[in-house]
Amino acid sequence: RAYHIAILGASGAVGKEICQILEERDLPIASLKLLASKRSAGEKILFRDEVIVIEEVNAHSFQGMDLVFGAVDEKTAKRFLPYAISAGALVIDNSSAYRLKPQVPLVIPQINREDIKKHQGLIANPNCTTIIALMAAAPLHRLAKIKSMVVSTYQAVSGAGHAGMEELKKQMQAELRGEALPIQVFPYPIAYNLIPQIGDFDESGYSSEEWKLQREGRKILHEPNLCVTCTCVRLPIMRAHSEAITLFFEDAISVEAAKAALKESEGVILLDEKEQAVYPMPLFASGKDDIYVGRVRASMHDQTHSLTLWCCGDQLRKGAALNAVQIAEAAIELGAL
Ligand code: 11C
Repeated sequence: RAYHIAILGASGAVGKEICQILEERDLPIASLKLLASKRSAGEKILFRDEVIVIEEVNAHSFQGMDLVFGAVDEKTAKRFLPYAISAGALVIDNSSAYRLKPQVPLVIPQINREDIKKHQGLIANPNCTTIIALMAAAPLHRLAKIKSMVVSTYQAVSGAGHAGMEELKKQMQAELRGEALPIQVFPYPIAYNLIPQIGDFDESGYSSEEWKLQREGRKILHEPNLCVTCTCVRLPIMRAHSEAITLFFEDAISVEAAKAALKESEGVILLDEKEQAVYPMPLFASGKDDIYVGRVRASMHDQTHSLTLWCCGDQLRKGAALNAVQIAEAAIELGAL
């Protein structure tokens, strides 16, 4: 059977990436409807040799749809996605609006695909930093049970969408011309800089982005006591996030066993040959589907129950659009769509 599919937010960076991924993969499509705000309505997108015109979204846009991808901010998701659920579509939402609602599965198919079966019309796609970290950590969690983790992130500007990527390009060009750097998206210049804040801080001193890895990680791994200390940093990198992660385990785990598990893991590539200076880097992970893991070593805190590693993944692909499409594919395989 083929599916009637809509993308809400089709003109944005994640929406465009979903289009691209649908074009590359085999999900059977009966029709594709592209929806966005009034500002982007009328824009044309080429999909499998067919020109599709983006339509302005309204309450009736989702009639007849089987599957709706949400690629908009939290506020727009909350405004329009309930109409898609009422119209009987399965919604896969990329925003943070519904991720922590108990009745909403939050899914990385390689980790908790069975949760898809519990959906009530909406499945949430996790935050990009969460997806990339857990793709690296989950194979090790299955071996020795992670109790806690300490994470430092090195996040690309694509996390702030198309506007974030444009801001980095414009600032780099302005710097080369000796002009003042235009600032609109980020609170400080991002070119030739880094910014140790993503999202708003709360009274704990942590930012909203830093809380996501603990809250979403607990839900995805079904580990309500998982403890994550995270520092999220924005870098002048175009579209792949990197993360340095130290994991603390309940059981003993060796570097060799960890590497073997990562090697076997679907969607993960182990790049770890220190003699040849082989390790993941964001430039090489950009545009790729897999999460790259390397620099696996025992931590200085505990040589038997703790590991430190480095991972990189494309923020727009596995960190957003690809994971959403893989949720849809898994829903079809599980008979949940
Ligand atoms: C960033 N991770 O890099 C954010 C973007 O919760 O889906 C995605 C925000 C989210 O800025």
